[in-house]
Amino acid sequence: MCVVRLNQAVEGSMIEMVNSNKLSAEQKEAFESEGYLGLPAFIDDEWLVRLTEAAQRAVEDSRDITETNEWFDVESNHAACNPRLRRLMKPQDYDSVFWEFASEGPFTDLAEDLLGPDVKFHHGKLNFKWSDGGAEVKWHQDIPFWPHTSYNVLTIGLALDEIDDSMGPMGVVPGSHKGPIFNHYAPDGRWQGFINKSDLLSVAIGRAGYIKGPAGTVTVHHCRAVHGSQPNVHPVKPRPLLLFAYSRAASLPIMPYNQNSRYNGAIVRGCHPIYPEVDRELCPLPPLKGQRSIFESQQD
Ligand SMILES: O=C(O)CCC(=O)C(=O)O
Repeated sequence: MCVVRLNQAVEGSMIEMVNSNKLSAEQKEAFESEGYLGLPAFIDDEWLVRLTEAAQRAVEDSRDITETNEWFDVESNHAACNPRLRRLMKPQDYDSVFWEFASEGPFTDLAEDLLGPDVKFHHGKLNFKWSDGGAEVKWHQDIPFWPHTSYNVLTIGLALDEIDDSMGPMGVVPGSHKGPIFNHYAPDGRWQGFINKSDLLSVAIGRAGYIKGPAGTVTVHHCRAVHGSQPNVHPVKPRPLLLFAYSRAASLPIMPYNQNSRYNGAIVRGCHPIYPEVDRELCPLPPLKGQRSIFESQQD
């Protein structure tokens, strides 16, 4: 069944479809040229309250575990009395409010604005970046982790709480989505999930734009954009960033993704296409069986 959730006006037998237009023409152009967007205080309090409550339930549940499992990626000193989460994996499978948000909330409007009318869900994660040292995310591109047949793929993030400079805001190198796809393997052939120092010399990381703002701030980044974040050195506040990846529906994942979700591949706007979209530039593959999360591969 083709799910059309665009603004529709039915006149006789004619169905008029228009883009959701959450973004202005200037914002769409900025995404096209810079490869990312920051949208301060974009999500309303009603969503924020529901999502934050779900995130807090996950933190409470994590008190029962002692080491990383299929749902929680935790720091080595995580304990029931002192939870220290790096990531909740598959939030959309963990609590229905996350899926409701990912599939029906404003992110789908943004994805439609930037990818076109047919949009497919790829995966989700909630990066907590705990206070007082929560892990850095080294400079990387997303698409080498989950290659697709084309590059109309992006990730949208929501700051569940305020993000300031001390909390390891995500930085994105402007224009880097138009550059090469970098090798994310170590010189010894091991998958490391970040860009080697020598390659980084050619990337203007000093020009990175850091996306900060109050709770409700949204980040959007292209799957080829070079991005990363510093540790969270705030003494008490974690930096929960809820991330969902979407593609144009005709862009197909080349390999199964390691975080197997019942929603991988769900069409959240428009239709499943007749033909795939295939870019001439091939994306190098990650290993067949990778690490559970970027934190695991980068910290190894
Ligand atoms: O949480 C962050 O700061 C960056 C997230 C990211 O790049 C990732 O999870 O791939």
